[in-house]
Amino acid sequence: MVKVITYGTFDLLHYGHIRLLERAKALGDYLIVGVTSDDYDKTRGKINSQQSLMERIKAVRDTGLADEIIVEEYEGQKIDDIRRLHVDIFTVGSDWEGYFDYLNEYCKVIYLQRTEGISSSKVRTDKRKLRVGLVGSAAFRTKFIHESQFVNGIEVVGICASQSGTVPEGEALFYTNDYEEFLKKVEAVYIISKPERHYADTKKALLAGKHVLCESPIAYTRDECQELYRIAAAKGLILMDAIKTAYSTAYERLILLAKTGKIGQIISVDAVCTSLRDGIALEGADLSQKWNSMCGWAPVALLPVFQIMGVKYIDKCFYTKFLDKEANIDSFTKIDFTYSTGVASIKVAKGAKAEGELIIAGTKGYIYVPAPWWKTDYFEVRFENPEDNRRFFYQLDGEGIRYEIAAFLKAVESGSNISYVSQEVSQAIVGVINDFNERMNMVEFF
Ligand code: C2G
Repeated sequence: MVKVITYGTFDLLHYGHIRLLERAKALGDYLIVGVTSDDYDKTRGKINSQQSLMERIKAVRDTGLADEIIVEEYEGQKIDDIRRLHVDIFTVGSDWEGYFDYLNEYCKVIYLQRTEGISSSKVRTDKRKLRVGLVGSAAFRTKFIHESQFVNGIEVVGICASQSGTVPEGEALFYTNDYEEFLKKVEAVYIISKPERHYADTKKALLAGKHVLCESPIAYTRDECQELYRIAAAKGLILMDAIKTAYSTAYERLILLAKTGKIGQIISVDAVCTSLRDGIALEGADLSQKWNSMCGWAPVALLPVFQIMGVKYIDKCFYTKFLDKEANIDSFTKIDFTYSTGVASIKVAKGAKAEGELIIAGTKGYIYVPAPWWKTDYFEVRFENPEDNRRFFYQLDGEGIRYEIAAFLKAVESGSNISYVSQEVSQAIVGVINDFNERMNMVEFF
């Protein structure tokens, strides 16, 4: 019996794939198809797959051409598979010509002519693109435009600068200061205006029927936040917090791992996020254009606290050093939370520097994420006995922003918010900002 193996993502299975599978099958008596896992595709830079691994496997199975389907999860697996499954022929499309010659050592390698004129990317890009507009002028806007280019099916079409700012050079985007006009030209908005404007900007967009991806906090008060979610639900629109960390694979996995009980019962979460890059403490800094430490960092730092310890804390206390209290600019804030099951703390600063690490302590061990934990591709699970320690590595491209954009697009397309930041967490973050702004339970130092 001649065994043949081939691999692929097989996203949005099309005629080109089917022709390849047919010819692969005809090369022998038994066809094994390796379908790439979502994680492996991420490491290959393919983040655009529209279908999940299970959907892609089902599509391959439905062709009736595969005698066996396996999942391809890591670099080098092909050698393993070929040996283990006693494969005689490895085949793949001619777009990979030469690339897999190293497999000749283990079996025969055949490149089949690729079918012209069709590809998953073409199927994806032929789809109408979601027209997104950006609101605000922060430097982050440029990053968003750059990162959106890695996501098929989305197009940044214009900018509404509610604050001063200019269009990045060479961009073919429309540019306006008139928010109403702007909203008429887009289907969704990404809001990166100053935090005190988030509520008003988001509300207007939702009322105009636009989906919203908004930098966290999405509002300044709990009531405003609830109102926004009510409008979004009533209008069937997506309202999503833009916290890029939530979309990084390493972060997602460490949250899941913490929940499995691997480190026992969780007793404390400590998250530190600081940066001096914004220069809020520099002489002559225009504070009216700056985000304070709380708005700039607390949504990120609070994410693991609320996702692990929950949003129902008993009490909390702020310890704050203001740079300009009038302007509500804190250079450093520490928040201590008490829960019935443990404690949590965050330290955020744009006018002080500390080790930006995340530590989740449990009764059996702890999870350690080195600085800067909010854009990490790596974490460690540590125990009393160092032999039990484990390290976990994942792919992270574009600080998670492109995954966030892809998740937003998926939410819009599927009509359901599969957001990694739940509404409950989003509201709890707003609650903390709300209480900070009201100086509730605050110890101030100088
Ligand atoms: N294919 C083809 N004609 C097309 C499109 C794709 O013959 N018009 C072939 C590809 O050459 C590949 C298979 O169909 O052999 C699956 O294509 P993709 O889903 O794009 O997967 P790819 O990224 O090429 O994965 O490590 C090798 C990879 O696993 C192959």
